[in-house]
Amino acid sequence: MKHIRILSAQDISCFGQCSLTVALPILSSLGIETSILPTAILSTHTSGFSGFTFRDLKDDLPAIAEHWKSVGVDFDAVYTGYLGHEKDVNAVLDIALSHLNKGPLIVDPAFGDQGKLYGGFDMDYVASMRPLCARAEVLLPNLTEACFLLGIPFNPNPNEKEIDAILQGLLAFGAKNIILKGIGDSPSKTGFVFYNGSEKKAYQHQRILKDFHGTGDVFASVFVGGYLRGLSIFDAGRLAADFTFDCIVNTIDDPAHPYGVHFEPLLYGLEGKLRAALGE
Ligand code: PXL
Repeated sequence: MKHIRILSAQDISCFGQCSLTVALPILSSLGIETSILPTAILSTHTSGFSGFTFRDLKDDLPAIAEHWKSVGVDFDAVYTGYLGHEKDVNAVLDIALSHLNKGPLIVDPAFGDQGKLYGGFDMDYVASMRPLCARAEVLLPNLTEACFLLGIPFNPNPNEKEIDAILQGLLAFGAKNIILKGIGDSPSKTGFVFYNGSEKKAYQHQRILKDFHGTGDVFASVFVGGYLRGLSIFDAGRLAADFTFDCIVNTIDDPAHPYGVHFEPLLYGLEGKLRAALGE
C-alpha cells in the first residue's frame, strides 16, 4: 500500500466527539498518516453545551505553515472541517493552494445543520467559506450548508428539481465534485447525491429519526480515507454513509451519550470494509 500523508485542518473540541478527535482515529485506522492544523481549541463542541471556552489559533497558522515550508514538509491531500474564524479559513486556503499540498482539497463546510448555522457563525463566516469551497476537489455539504453557501432558503425536503439546482449551483462555484448529504426520497430514508457535472448518482439508507452530533465528521473522515485509498467518490461516500449509520445504531440505546457517536468499537472492522469495497 502506498503511504499517504495528509493534513487535516479543524478545531480541537477537547470533550465531545467531533473534529480532530474523530478524524484522527478514523484516518489512522484506514492507514493514513494525518498531520493536524488545529484552528481553535474549545473545551467542548458548541452543540448542546453552554459556557464552553473558545481559543482561536488563527494568529498561529501562518507561522506553522512557514515552518513546514522551511523544513520541506508536504501533504498528499488537505481535508478541512470546522475552522472557527474567517482568518482561519483564509490561512487554510493559502496552505491548501501552496506547495505544501500536492493533492486534492476536500472540504466539509461544517458550519451548520437543520437549517441553522452552528452557534458563533454568521454570514461573514459563510462568505469566507465560499472561496475555500470553490477550490474543493470534493465538497461535502449537508443541505443546510449548501443552502447557506448558495444564499437560498433552506427547504428540508427539496424535490428533484431543487436538488439539481443546488448541485448545479455548487458546481458553478468551482467545486469539482459534490456529495450533498441529508437527501432521501421519503421521510424514512436519508443519504447523499453525488454530482460532478456529467454523472449524478444517489445513495440512501434507512433514516434514524434522532440527531447525533459529530456524524458529519465521521462521514467526512471515512470518506477521505476511502477516497484517498482508491475508492471512487461515490463508493467512498457509500462507505462513509454506511459506517455513519452503523455508528448511530451503536449509540442510539445509550442515553448517557447524547454528545457524539460510539464509533470506536466499530473501527476494527472499518479497514476490512474498505478493502472489500476496493475488491482486495
Ligand atoms: O461536528 C462539527 C463541529 C465541530 N467542531 C465544533 C462544533 C461542531 C458542531 O457543532 O461545535 C466546535
